[in-house]
Amino acid sequence: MQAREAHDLQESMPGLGRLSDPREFQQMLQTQGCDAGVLLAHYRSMLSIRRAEERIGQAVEEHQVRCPAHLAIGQEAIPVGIAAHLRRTDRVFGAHRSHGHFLAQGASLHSLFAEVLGRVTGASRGMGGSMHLWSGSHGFGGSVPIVAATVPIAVGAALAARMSGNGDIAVVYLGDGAFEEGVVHESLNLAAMMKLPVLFVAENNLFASHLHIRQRQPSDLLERFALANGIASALVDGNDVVQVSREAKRLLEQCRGRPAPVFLEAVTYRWRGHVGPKEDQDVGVDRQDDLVNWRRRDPIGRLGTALVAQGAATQSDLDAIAMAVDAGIEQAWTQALADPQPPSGQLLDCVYAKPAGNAG
Ligand SMILES: Cc1ncc(C[n+]2csc(CCOP(=O)(O)OP(=O)(O)O)c2C)c(N)n1
Ligand SMILES: [Mg+2]
Repeated sequence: MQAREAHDLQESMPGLGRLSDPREFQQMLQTQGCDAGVLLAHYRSMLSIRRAEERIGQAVEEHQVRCPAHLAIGQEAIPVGIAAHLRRTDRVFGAHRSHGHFLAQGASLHSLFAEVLGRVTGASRGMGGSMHLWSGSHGFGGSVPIVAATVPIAVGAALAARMSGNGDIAVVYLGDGAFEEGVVHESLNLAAMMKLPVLFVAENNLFASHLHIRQRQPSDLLERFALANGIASALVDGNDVVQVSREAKRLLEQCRGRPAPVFLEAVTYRWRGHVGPKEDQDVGVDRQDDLVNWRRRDPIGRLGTALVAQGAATQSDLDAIAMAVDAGIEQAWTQALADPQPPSGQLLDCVYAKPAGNAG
């Protein structure tokens, strides 16, 4: 018999290595062999998500938006790279930081803005706010504030998708902190044992509110949980939309074809505090030095530089995209602001389900 000491084991556990070092991977993306039109569309989508979140952040500071708003600025490449390979009939779930997940599915800026402003035209009729986004027609099955709550729901949706027999799948975005919830491990196990078509997207931004992952887990590598459950996986720089898209495509083909669960770990960083627009808000953690470097590892800037360097676009093309994005943001914001709030008499209408057949 051979005894294993916990200390030695933890020392030798595989980790993220260079991927978690913000001084690495700052150079422009490798885009050889990629379709220029697709890359420009990715650039535009990422920029639109960023500008939308900046607009929401500004409105939080001005007390125009009253709901808590968790911004994913810096993490845009992940949903954009994945959504490119999804069908409208797939079943996608987010969490508390899901503006980008929602918009990448093609849901409208107006329905997001109206929701965070509490307008009746919002994604949840203005009743939910930033963490209760939903758009059935875009395959977005919902986001919720309870960490990990959508993970077992996505596994159930994957079972329903498999039973429908049409090749649809489920996708769930979950953070590194969600892996500290038991239900995530039950979900991975069940999906593996039942061979359910679900893509688990582990958005490893290294933090759960103010705590770095190394203060919470014996390894910063989340992919180890895929390995433990026999689930096919990939580990990517989550700030590289080309890598995210390539690996997501490969995994999704496996997921639909077999069907079987798959797992994508994307390493990234959020630039703002855990909640709200401030950069220096995370209690007890000095992130400022790292943030300087993570800004250089910007998913949008790195793609823009590559597009210009490789002749796929000029700087004035990118400027024109930015102007069009800004115009779209301003138009959607103005429209949402002008929309009415729900009447107070409807306050409880979205809280309790009415029993079938009961008109009262
Ligand atoms: C069950 C549960 N526990 C705690 C919280 C409080 N909480 C909200 S977000 C969060 C951190 C989640 O971190 P992570 O999953 O890494 O997502 P990120 O915020 O980094 O996107 C916590 C602890 C919660 N909402 N739900
Ligand atoms: Mg996190």
